[in-house]
Amino acid sequence: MKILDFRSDTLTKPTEEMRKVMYEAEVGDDVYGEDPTVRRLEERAAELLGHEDALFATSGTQGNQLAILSHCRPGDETIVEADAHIFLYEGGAPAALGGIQLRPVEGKNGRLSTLSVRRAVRDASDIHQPRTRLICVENTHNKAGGRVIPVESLRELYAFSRENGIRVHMDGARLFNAVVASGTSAKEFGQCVDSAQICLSKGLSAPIGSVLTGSKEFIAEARRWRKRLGGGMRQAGVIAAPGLYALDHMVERLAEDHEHAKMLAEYLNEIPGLHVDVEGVETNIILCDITDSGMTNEQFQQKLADYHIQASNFGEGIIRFVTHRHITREDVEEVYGRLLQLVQEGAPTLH
Ligand code: TLP
Repeated sequence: MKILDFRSDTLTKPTEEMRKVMYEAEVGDDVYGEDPTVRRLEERAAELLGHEDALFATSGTQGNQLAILSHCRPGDETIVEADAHIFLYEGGAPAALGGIQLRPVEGKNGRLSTLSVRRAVRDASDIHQPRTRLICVENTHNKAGGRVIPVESLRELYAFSRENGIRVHMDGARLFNAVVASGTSAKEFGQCVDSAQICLSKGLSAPIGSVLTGSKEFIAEARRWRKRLGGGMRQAGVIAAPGLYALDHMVERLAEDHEHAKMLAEYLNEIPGLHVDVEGVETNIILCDITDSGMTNEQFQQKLADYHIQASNFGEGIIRFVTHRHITREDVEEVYGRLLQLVQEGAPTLH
């Protein structure tokens, strides 16, 4: 039985073409600014987002943290959506590395309203309070089930932030999923933020890396932080090359992942005891509510494993399924069959 792995789109392996461009990549010492392939990747990302400059980072987490560290000073406060990756899954890095306090504000479907942000912004004239320096948005929003944050809402938030001297950073780990699903260009999203982090190693299938974009001055500061944190890389062109390939060739195919996610959502919803907000599945992430199945997440995951299906524990009663390049239409149909068997017969014990 083929293992159907829906744990994450980070599981995608590089394509043959990516391996070829890695082999052929022209390289140099990037700490000296002499790796032409890294430079090309950075220029391409900056151009896509409509920003002045960019910096190749090792991961999404590193890209986000370089942004926070570069925008803020110790004692500053950063507003984040309460279920943001930066808040939940980045090891408390702003506090640990920069003495920066995160202020979680609850959003709706991952979207921060300008009103709730306005209420959370500190009074800059009050010496008791930290300074609100930065707002972080996430697009698409992972914990909200891959929801797209519409450009209009970001535009409004950005107008407010500029009036108040606050910067905006976008965790765009899956920005190209938002681009493909909404028809809004990366540049239009880029115009609503001061900096953005885009991941090459999620649905785009590159093996490693993210790019941070922003103004020249901001990127110079982020470059300093990256070096300080041991992220200065030498002949990094070999890993930048598949990233560049991903930006040029792997974006449009994300539509396929979205289509498969919608299909899977409908199938899951038909299984007794499972509930999915099918309408809410806009990109490649599905949140499946298993509460009515009477199983714990661990029990449900074990049942799935018995049928050679993998998915992630995403908080009590919620199992996350992510579609990606290695999941075909036939695989989705196959999952449906296995799930029907699973509920009808109970899980067999496998050896
Ligand atoms: N997310 C991973 C896990 O960490 C949850 C996943 O499987 O979805 N921002 C967002 C919105 C992300 O979803 C992720 C990865 C990151 C940042 C961090 O990227 P990496 O893993 O490259 O540090």
